[in-house]
Amino acid sequence: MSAAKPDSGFDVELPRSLKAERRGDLAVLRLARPEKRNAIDDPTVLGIERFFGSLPDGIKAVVLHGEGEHFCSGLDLGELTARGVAEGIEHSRSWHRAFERIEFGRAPVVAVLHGAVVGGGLEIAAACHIRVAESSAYYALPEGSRGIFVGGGASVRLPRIIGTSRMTDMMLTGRTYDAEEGQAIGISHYLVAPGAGLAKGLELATRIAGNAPMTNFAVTHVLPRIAESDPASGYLTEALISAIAQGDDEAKARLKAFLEKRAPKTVRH
Ligand code: 1HE
Repeated sequence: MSAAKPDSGFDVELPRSLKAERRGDLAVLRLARPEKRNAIDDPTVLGIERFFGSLPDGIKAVVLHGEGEHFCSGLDLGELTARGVAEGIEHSRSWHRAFERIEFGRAPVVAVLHGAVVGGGLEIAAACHIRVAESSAYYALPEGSRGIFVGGGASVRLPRIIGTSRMTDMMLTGRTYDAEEGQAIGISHYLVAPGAGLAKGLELATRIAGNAPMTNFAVTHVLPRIAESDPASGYLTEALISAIAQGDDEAKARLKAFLEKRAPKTVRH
């Protein structure tokens, strides 16, 4: 365990398996255990929880990526054999806590995926808001063949992204999706050439950071709750958050800028 370098801009203790870097109002977090294909061990899970739970005020978006040939090989299987049932439950809950900090944290998170995105690797990717895949990426849930079940939130998050039926197939048959298939079924939002993922992730994060903070909050914290609620509650919550966002000074300034022709038009990227 070591503190993130003072000049990294983050005052948080991170394990060796995580490297943080500040780039203006963006944070870049790298899974940095390539010799184990970025397998997530307990110190890494706790480090993820600490990092996302203590993002400094000025950070407006985060990019998460992985070092080496693969984004992440999932749970560190070396730790699994030592755990009993009670410890297994606590372990899974520790992943839930950490990934909840990603999904409902202070800033939207863009995941950049390449190589193996498997098991817990797919679970952490599913907790992020935007997924950029390089064409080397592939997706699997090898839990089935390892005699275990997902424990990092995939049974809640993945069905929302690809559907319960596809997840059932992945787990029962060991089916793997390549990057193009993953793009077609909605795992990734963007598909880019090998090596181009981080630049694309940073470009998207920069765009996200330029939004009004209240809009980013509404999209990441309120929209998923509305999507899960009954329509009547959803419409009501939408009206409330929409009024809150509009009433914010930032929104007023942005609308004024558009009406005075000082703001960019909506164009095709
Ligand atoms: C690992 C892990 C790991 C690699 N835990 N040590 N995840 C899996 O079932 C995927 C397991 N990993 C693999 O299938 C392959 O390693 C990869 C396809 C990801 C990469 O293959 P490759 O040929 O590049 O690497 P490798 O030679 O298999 O592995 C290099 C080293 O990393 C090797 O250790 P070494 O000491 O022999 O050098 C591997 O043992 C080690 N390694 N992956 C521990 N996952 C909250 S619940 C979540 C449930 C899950 O995530 S289950 C899915 C687990």
